Amino acid sequence: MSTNLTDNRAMWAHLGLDLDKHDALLQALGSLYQQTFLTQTNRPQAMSYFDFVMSEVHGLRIRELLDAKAAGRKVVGSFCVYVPEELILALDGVSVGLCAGAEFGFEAAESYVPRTTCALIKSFFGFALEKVCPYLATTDLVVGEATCDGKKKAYETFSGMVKRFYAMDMPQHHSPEGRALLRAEFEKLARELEDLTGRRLEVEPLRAAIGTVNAKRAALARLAQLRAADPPPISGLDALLINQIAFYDDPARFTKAVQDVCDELEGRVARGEGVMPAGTPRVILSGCPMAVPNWKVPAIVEQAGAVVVGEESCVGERGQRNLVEATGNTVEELMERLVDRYFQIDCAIYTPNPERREHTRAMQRSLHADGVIHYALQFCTPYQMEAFTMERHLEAEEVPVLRIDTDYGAEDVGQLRTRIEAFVERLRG
Ligand code: BJ8
Repeated sequence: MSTNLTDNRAMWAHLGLDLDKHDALLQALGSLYQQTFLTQTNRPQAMSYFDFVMSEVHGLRIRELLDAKAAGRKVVGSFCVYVPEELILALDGVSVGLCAGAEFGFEAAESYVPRTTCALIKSFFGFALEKVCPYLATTDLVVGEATCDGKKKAYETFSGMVKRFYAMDMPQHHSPEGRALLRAEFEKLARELEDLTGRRLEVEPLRAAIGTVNAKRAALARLAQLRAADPPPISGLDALLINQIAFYDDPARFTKAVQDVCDELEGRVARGEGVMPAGTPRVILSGCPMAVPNWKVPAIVEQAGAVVVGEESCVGERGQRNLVEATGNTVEELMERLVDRYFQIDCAIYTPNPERREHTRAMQRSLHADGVIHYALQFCTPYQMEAFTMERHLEAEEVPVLRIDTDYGAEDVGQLRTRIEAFVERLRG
């Protein structure tokens, strides 16, 4: 994948990676990327930036992180969209997403967590144990959140595998008490980040960080809206890739690249051009986050002749919806505005959680989707449970739903393909 292998190998060795296993991972990632993305036709030209980012995801970007560290900045990794990037940026840190989407090192992972653990958790254990993640290796701090039972218990062990770990508590109810807890946790996280960076949280850097992250989310929202067009101007796979890269890339550069894609898509929409023909069956994917390189389900959906027009997911709309109002003259006021935004995230760890069903229905309407595929990872109790209420709610409104429980492996691809093709046929009817 790299254009500068000799130097990169020295860098990876310096980071303590297992070079043979890392080679195997990059090779698998490279050929999967080739098959999944580069065989698509009629892609927007501006996707070349994202192809480049992926080709250098363990190369140039890691070098940038090391340069930032050499300049005194701290790298903070996290696994969840409840960890506010704004606080990290305001203290001159660099934020990186650490969720992994590959079935790698699962055997090693299963000596620390039960076999009946979701693939996302096994994957981050596997990457750490097999020493193949340069992002994890560059982190000065990893923030883990008490969301689902799987993550919060897994962190008890995982915390010993990283340089420095901080555990953030999380509310489980959208109540005033829940909001107060999130507010208190953001305060505590700010103190931890201050301790890490040796800086104090100040109004102007916080306001600037809010502006940077708002601009990124606004660009992603613009992209999301353009997907309402028929014919669809971009494939679901490419849109998902952009949302995945949002967790790794430099935010300002990423925002500009997303705006470039949107400019091109606007032209396509104005000319009535699409990446697939008008009338292609349109699907929303709703459920668990899909981290790189988890492209299995959207690839099958699009190979079956449908287009994914939106992701009701943390790697997608749920993670990026709503901006932070940058109104306020004190750190406390700006912290309140941050909590206003983050407390609206409707993760399935909340109970009850009708907001997620309503949001999915609203997305289905505004993006003119013909149906919803609910995607849950096996052993993910929160999303597997919500799949049933989601299905009942949408089917009562005559929105077709397909419920899928899967993992990161390829064993069920044939069976998934059969079910998804049948669902797409239903949408055509
Ligand atoms: S805000 S969705 S990023 S917690 S798949 S580990 S839920 S058992 S990832 Fe998430 Fe934050 Fe919620 Fe979003 Fe647990 Fe389920 Fe595994 Fe999951």
